[in-house]
Amino acid sequence: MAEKTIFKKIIDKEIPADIIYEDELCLAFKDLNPQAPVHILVIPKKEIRSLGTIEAEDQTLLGHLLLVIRKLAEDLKLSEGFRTVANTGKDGGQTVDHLHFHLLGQRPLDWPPG
Ligand code: D5M
Repeated sequence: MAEKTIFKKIIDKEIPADIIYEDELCLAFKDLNPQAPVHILVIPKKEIRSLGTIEAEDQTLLGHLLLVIRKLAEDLKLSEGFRTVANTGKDGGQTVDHLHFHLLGQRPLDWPPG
């Protein structure tokens, strides 16, 4: 069996996280190293490595994650806008091999990324 990722350990409640939303399909918690006043990670409970490995069967789950992001943005009153990022693979800057969407907001964000 492959070693559990840090996010799988959070899903399994083996390590703590500041969880702000949970349902049967996903979990949202505060990023340990926030890059904006609001920096949340939204992850599926299903072990999916990245956007580079999603399958057609994940379509409903992925739509659900985006709807959760929209709901969180509303709950967190990000009415001026927000950014959603999914770093994928080495060049994408992915450091945890469990699919996650960053939700960043409550400050103006620069573009393009580095
Ligand atoms: O982003 C991975 C993100 O995961 C990065 O912003 C730090 C965050 N992280 C890592 N460990 C934890 C724990 N234990 N709790 C909360 N947040 C965490 P990536 O897109 O892979 O670079």
